[in-house]
Amino acid sequence: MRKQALLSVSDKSGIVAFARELVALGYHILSTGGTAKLLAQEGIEVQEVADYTGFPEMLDGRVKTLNPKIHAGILARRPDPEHMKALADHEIDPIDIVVVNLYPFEQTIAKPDCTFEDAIENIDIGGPTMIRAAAKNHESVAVVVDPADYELVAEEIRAEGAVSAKTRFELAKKVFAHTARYDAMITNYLTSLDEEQKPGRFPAVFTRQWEKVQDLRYGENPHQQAAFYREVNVAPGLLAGYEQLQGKELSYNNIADSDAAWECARSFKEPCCVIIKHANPCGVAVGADSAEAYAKAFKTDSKSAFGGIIAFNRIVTRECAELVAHQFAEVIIAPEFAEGAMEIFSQKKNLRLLKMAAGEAANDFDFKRVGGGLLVQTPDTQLCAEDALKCVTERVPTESQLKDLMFAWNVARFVKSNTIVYVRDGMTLGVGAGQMSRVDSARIAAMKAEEAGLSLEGSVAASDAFFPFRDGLDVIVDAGAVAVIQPGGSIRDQEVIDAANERNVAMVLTGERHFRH
Ligand code: 93A
Repeated sequence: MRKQALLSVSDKSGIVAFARELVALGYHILSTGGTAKLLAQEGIEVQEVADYTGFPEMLDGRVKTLNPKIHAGILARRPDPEHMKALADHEIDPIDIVVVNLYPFEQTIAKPDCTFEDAIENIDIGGPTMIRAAAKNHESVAVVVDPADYELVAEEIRAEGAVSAKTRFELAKKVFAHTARYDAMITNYLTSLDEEQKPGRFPAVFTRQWEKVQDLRYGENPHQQAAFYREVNVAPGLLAGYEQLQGKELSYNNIADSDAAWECARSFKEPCCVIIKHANPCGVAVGADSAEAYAKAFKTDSKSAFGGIIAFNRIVTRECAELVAHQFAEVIIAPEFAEGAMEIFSQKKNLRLLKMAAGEAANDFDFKRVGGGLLVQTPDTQLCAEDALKCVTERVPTESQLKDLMFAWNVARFVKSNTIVYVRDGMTLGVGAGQMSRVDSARIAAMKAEEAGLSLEGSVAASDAFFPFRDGLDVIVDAGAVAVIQPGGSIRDQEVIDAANERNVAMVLTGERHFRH
């Protein structure tokens, strides 16, 4: 019996070479309109599905392969005698390889001018039906949905005469992940439409797909089980695209803290270093290069930096690595490590080094589990521009204070609320994080600065949300700060502004708040 392959692809990359290979390996090729035409043009012997089934493509191509001759050919168990006899009775040849990729629904709806009709026409029906059938029958059929797998399949046939059972099973799993994702995209799109059939941001039924990167030894605590997943097709720049250059396996908390560190570091334009402990920055600084930024960031709270996660937005040089090597760190993250730096770090076998791909991309959504549900929001990527600040006091900040205020404001976005951050000369002097009272955060940050031997005289301070009373501001001014940045918007704003004037400090309002929980 002749071996048969069915080729029907929207993404035609690599298909000509693969088809040529299959013909050379003795396969009879069945193919749909567009694919058949391309193969024929390239001089490859191919039979149109319509010619094989005796049934024309119809309804603008909506019905091409939906025919028992195709589906029985795919689904027949081999060599089950009854199945084989049924095929023979109906003059159906078994199909051994199915090569299909689907109508580009995702790319279609991503186009800004995509109409509802475009989207609907790009819902593939025949393709998923074929690949699901082939995947179900993976014991007898190999199914290829990803052009990246053409070479592997060809190689196995060349070497063994057939695709191995292991590969057929792997390919089948890929199919169901593929169709599940495809249907999820359709669901998200359709259930987000408004009355005018325009897609919105939040679908009524939200379905996403995540693929496992690795199992983790445990979760936040050793009695919790955990694994790390990444979204299919991670954009460059996001943590899930990391490359680990050396060190122990990452833990659950390592990954969470690395994400916080990297997001904060890459949000700065100047060379920046961020040291994170328990999801909060305990030192952030900018400098002429990574080494200077690190030296400054470390000074903020060298005690807490022990066992920290350190991120850089620039290359880690040998000089920088020499400085970092003096402290115990869990993870170091950077877009690049110089050879000299790698040499130094290689002496610390357990130290994890993560190399990140540069990129501007942000997650489209943030998720937070609640009992039986999911909170979904767009991520906090907004940052008030310097010229949008509103000065509300008699005293106005100097140029350098303004620069520090902007630095402090950006750092505050990455600190758990309530947040107070003291800053001078592009470095944090004290970070108050995660307190239930803003006044306590202001006190703790000042206390930590004092402990670190850092003077707050002439510093600036950021508050992630407005001051409900003047007491928080008073603590900040008592500590030595002379300029404050905060969102404003409290019903007692005037009381707070009057206090700032009374105490002769500058205050600027951002009009935006940065709670982080
Ligand atoms: O419109 S369909 O849902 N109806 C079908 O019967 C069918 N069979 C294959 N779409 C169908 N296909 C899809 O056509 C394949 O999944 C593939 O994406 C595309 C290939 O068409 P062509 O070879 O004409 O370019």
